Amino acid sequence: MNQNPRAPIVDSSLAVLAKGYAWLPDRRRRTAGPLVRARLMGQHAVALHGPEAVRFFYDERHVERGTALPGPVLSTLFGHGAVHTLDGQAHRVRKGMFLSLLTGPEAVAGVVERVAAAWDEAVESWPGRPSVVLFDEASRVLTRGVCQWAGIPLDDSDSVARDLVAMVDGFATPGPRHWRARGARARCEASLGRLVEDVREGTVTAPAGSVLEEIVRHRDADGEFLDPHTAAVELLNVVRPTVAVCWFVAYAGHALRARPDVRERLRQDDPAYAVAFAHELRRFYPFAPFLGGRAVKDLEWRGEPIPSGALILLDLYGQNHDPDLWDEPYAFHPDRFLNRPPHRDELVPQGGGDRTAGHRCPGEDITIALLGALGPRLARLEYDVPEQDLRIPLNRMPSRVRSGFVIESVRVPA
Ligand code: MYR
Repeated sequence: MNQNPRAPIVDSSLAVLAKGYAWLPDRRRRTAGPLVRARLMGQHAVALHGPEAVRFFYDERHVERGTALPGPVLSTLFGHGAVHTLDGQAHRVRKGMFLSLLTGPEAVAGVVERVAAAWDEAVESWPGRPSVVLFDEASRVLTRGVCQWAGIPLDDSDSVARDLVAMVDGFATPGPRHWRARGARARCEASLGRLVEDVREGTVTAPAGSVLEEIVRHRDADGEFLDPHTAAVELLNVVRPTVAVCWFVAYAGHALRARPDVRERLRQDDPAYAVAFAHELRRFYPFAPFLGGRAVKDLEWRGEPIPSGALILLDLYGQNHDPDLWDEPYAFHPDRFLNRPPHRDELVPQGGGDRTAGHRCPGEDITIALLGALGPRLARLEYDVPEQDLRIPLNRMPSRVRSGFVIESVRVPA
């Protein structure tokens, strides 16, 4: 074993931006050992994948998050002071708040009911329109549904939807999308920060038991309320990832176009098939490329040393397409999940590990239930798919269907 591993001299940060989701899987195919070693943003980085690596990565004796997330990712996607940046007891207490808000049958049903109602209402207007961009429509429907559920009043839901999408869309690019994302975050944090202050001053009433009320009243590990900025950041960490489900709704359009057999099965109203479809959408299509943490001490992974302070990346996209884990990983087969729900650390589109103890996304059940509700609704609609750019570029992070998935001549069956 080499006790003094060095990072390669050449920095790969530009290669990551240029190759996107393919960068780590490509590097892995060209690497003989159990991990990929690279230099990223000037730092020694190692990348792991696979269910055992998931358990290693989510063990807080190995990896911390506080210092690992780059500033540009915080200034766009997650927000400074977000739960994603906490470790230890501070993380457990803040994460407990998210778990109580987002998990359990009541929370899941509450979001799905509002979003499904917003979808059904929106769909009524589609037959009268020349075309509908599924990605954009889904982002508006999801924004209306989740904000209503969370108790967040909306003056202009369409512009809030645009801002929420922009925050996700711009986290991994140095270009104009990134600056749009920063602007969107600044606007949303300012307006939600004012809302939190108004609730505390009693000029606005938060609906009893709502996400808004719970976050305003939450006490952190130090026994203090969240300051208005942090409360706004965490409100956004409830609504933004829910709105990001629009990525998967557009992917659902893409999948149904390619697979009329899947559309037919979804029309049969089998909830188990709808859930299997949701899992396969999350496995097959690109969403989160990889996650990052930092080694808290000198570590070893399968005989390879990882020095204290190194960045540790978990290759989510690579793992979700690993031929050692999935038969025909580049084929879209919802049936693979029909009689075999995914193991905890095997399917990792929204992170892995135990969601109560670690950083796994607490909104995963909501994502699955939303896709399980919207997938069959989309499958039941009749529409034409005009010529358009249906490419999903892997060198764009986050990727998306380029056209947003345009449909025309929508017919709503009686
Ligand atoms: C959301 O939270 O709005 C959903 C979108 C999640 C994308 C997650 C991407 C994580 C990127 C972390 C990069 C770390 C690099 C060291």
